[in-house]
Amino acid sequence: MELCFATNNQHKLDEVSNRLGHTFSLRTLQDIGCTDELPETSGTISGNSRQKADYVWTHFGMSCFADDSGLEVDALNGEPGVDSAFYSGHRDSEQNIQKVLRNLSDKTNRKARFITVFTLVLHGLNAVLVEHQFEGIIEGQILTEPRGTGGFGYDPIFMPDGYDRTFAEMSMDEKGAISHRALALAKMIAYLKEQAN
Ligand code: ITT
Repeated sequence: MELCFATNNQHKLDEVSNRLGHTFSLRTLQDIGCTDELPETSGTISGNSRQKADYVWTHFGMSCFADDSGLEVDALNGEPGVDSAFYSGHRDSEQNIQKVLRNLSDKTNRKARFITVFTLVLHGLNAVLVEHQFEGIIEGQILTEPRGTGGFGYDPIFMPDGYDRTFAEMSMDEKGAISHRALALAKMIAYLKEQAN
C-alpha cells in the first residue's frame, strides 16, 4: 500500500521513514507533485492535523496521513501548543526556543510535553473513506539552556522524563524509539496491520 506523508517538514519525514517497516510505502508531497502550503487554520492540533490530511486527499486523491505537533509547557498555560511553529512570530527554531526560555525564566515548574496527532485518510474497501486519528505524547522538562545539535525545533531544550539527555543529544534512532511521533506512528501501523488481516 502507498501512503503519502502530508508534511513539508523534512525532519518529520526523516524520522518517520527511519522508523518505518514494510507496512506501507511512503510517498512524499514532492512525489505526488504537491507544492502547496498545507492549511493549518483550525486552532487545534487535532484540527490542523485533519486539515492537512484532508487537503491532500481532496486535491490529490491519495491515501495519506498528516502530523500536527507541538510543545505544551505547563507554566505557560500550554503554550506554545498549536502555535509551536511560529511562537516567536517567525518559523525560526532558535527564536522560538529563546521565547520559551525567556517566558520561563522566573518559573520553577519546567514540566512540558510534546504532543502529536496523526490523521490517516484511507481509501478503503468499496471506496469507503476511512479517517482515523492517533495521538502520541511524551512528558519531560524544559532545561534552562539549549543542549545538543541533533533533531529539530524545540529538541535542544526538551529532556524526556527518565533520561539525562535532550532530544537534540540523542541519535535519530534513540529519539525515534520514544518520541511522541514514534508513539503515534506505532499506533497507526498497528491499525494498518489490523486492516490488512
Ligand atoms: P508540517 O505542517 O508541514 O508537517 P511543520 O513544521 O509546520 O510541518 P507543525 O505545524 O506540526 O509542523 O509544527 C510543529 C512545530 O512544533 C515544529 O515546527 C517544531 O517547531 C515543533 N515540533 C514538533 N515536533 C517536534 C519534535 O519532534 N521536536 C522538536 N520540535 C518539534
